[in-house]
Amino acid sequence: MELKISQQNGLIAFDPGSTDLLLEQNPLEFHSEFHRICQQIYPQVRPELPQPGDLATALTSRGHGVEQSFLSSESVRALSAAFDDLVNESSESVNAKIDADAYLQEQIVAMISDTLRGGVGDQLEAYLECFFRIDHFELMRSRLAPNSGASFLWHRDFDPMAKLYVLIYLTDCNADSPATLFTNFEETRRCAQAGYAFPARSKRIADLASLFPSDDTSISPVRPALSAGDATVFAPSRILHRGDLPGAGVRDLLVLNILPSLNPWDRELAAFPFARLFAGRSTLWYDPYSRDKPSLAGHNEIAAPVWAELAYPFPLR
Ligand SMILES: O=C(O)CCC(=O)C(=O)O
Ligand SMILES: [Fe+2]
Repeated sequence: MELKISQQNGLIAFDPGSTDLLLEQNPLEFHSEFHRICQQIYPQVRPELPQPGDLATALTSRGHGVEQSFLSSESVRALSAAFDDLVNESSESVNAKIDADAYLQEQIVAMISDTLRGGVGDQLEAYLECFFRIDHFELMRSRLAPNSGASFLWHRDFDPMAKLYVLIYLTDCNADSPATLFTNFEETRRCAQAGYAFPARSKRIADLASLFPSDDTSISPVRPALSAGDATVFAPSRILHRGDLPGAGVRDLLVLNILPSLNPWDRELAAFPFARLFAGRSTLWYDPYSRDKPSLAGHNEIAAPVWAELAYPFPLR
């Protein structure tokens, strides 16, 4: 099979048709293969690799980390005011989605671009060892709702192993406000070995200790406490996590879906209209190889390969 890469309007991509066979694999396989290719190209475009700081080191060792003051208090105030205007108070959902208008979309892209340029982008690249792209944003207000749902039981998102989620808090995270609990790679691997890797919604549990004999070393989930403007960054497909909705508070979140890329994030951002960044979609069933990153049809039931169950980013050699 001949893979052809070429450049069009400043963006590198594979030529249409040349990756059809790759796309016939399990998507966890073809996304991981794409990540490898991104890693091979990265040092050719950016010979001085960024130094891993606290965030990249936390991501590499545990799978989750905190970035304080991801957004300035000014930005947080502006976004919170917009959330208050746009939120649908009658939503019954735990994570009520908020639709950004064109003005808010532009503001969000500008704020996030400042932070990524200010050093956080380098940390994401240091962890991924390649360029990344923002697939899309999500805006949501989380609160106690009648149906808490499967996000609030231990799970891993069935997404490419390289995916990163950035949850930017626009509200303080107090003891009684919604938060997220995280395990680390090692704990996640132990659970996978005990048969709990990507549990179906109906099989998800609230307490991981029940997977092990009572004298086994216990699992110690971490619940980062954050101030408005801080963010948690984590690998949702590689570590077990769950939402934690203990009390009455609400949580306003701006979420970034980050994936490997052949091109610097800002170059891709400049090439496409912002509106497409605000349409939610699957970050598994899309074609990473082509320039436009189209969604793929045919979401078959698929199983995770063993290396992915064990939370590794690539097949084991
Ligand atoms: O709301 C959270 O803090 C986590 C949600 C989550 O893990 C999910 O929806 O997959
Ligand atoms: Fe999740």
